[in-house]
Amino acid sequence: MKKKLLGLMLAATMAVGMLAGCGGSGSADTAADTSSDAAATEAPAAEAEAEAEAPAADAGAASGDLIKIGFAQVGHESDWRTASTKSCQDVFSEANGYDLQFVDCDNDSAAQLEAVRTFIESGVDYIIIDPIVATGWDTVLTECSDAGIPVIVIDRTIDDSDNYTAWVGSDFKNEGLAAGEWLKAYVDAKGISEVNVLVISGSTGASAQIGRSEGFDEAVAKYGWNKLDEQTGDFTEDGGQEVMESYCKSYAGKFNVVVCQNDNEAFGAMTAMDNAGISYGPGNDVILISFDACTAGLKEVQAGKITADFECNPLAAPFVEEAIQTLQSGGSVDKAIYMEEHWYALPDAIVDFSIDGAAQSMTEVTDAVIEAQY
Ligand code: GZL
Repeated sequence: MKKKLLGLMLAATMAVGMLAGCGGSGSADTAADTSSDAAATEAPAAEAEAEAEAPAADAGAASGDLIKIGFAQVGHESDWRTASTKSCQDVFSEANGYDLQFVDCDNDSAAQLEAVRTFIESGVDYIIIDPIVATGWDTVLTECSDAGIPVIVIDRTIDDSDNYTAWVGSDFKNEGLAAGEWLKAYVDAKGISEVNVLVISGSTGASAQIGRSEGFDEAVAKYGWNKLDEQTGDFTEDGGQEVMESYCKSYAGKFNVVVCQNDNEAFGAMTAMDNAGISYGPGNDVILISFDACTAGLKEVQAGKITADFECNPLAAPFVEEAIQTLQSGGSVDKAIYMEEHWYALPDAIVDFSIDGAAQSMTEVTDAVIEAQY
C-alpha cells in the first residue's frame, strides 16, 4: 500500500493534466436539487479549460491555521469506497494541517447536495465532491463559486457543469473498452466462438457506470456479441447477488460471460452462481469479469474465480492534496488528472490486446501484488 501511494504521489507531481471532455450521456437519474431555481440541465459535458484559476483561497488558511476541507463522499457501498474514504481521511488529517468535515452521503444525491451547501455555510476553504450521479450539479457549483470556495471533484465525473477547479479520477470508458478488448483476445485464444454476455452494472447515472457500459458496449457491437441483459446491482454485493439470482433463472444455460461493474457485485454474483450450481472462472462454464481490482477482488482472481479484473484506482487523495497545496501557494492546477490503473489476471488469462491501437499490458496476480493493493 505505502509503495503504491508513494508511487502515485510522485506521479501526481509529474501528472500531465489532460483536457477533460468528461464525456458521458448524463441521460440517467439526476441529483434532485432542492433549491428553488434548480433545474437539472441535460447539457452535454462542456470541454474543460486547460488551466483553471480557482477563486482565491481563504487568506486565513494561509496563516498557519488548519485548512478546512468539506468532503461529500458517495457512501460506503463497496471495498473501493472504503479505500477511497480512508485515503482521504489519512491525507487530510489534523496532523497534516487539515480540518476535515466528512459526510457519507449514503448514495443519496439530495443529501449530497445538502452536504455541499452545509460546507458553504460553514465557510470551508475547499470542497471535495465524489458525485453520486453525473448531472444536477450546476446550481450548487455556482453557489460554491459565488462563495469563493474552490471545488475539487474526485473519482466520478460531473457531466453538466465544468464550474469546478479540478477533477482527479479514472477514465471509465477506457476501463470498459479494456474489458471488451481483453474478452475478445481471450475468447479467440481459447477458441470460444460464441459470446453470450450478462452485465450487472453499477449505480445508474454514476459516470463509472455510464463509462464502463459505454466502453464495453462498443466491443459488443464491434464483435457482434449477444448481450442478453444489463441490470443495475448498484455497486453492492447484495445487488450483485439479487440480479445474478434472477439471471440464473431467466437465462439458465444461455450465458457464458458475466460482467460485474465492481468487485462487490462480483462477490454477490459468485454466491448466486454457487447456489445455482454454475461453475465460473478459467476453464469453467462462465467467464467472470470485474472492475475495481480491490484486494478482495484480486484474491478471487488468484483463487481462479474472477477471470480478469480491471482496476479503478481509489487513492486520489494525494493528488488532491498536491492540487490544494498548489492553490494555497497561488498556483494554478490542471483541470483533470488521471489515475494510474492496471488490468489483472492469472497467467492463463493474460493475453495481448490493444485499445484503439494502443497495446495494453496485463499484471499477473501474485501474493506480492495482492499485498501491495488497496
Ligand atoms: C468508480 C467508483 C465506483 C467503484 C465502485 O470510480 O465510483 O463506485 O467502481 C464504487 O466500487 O461503488
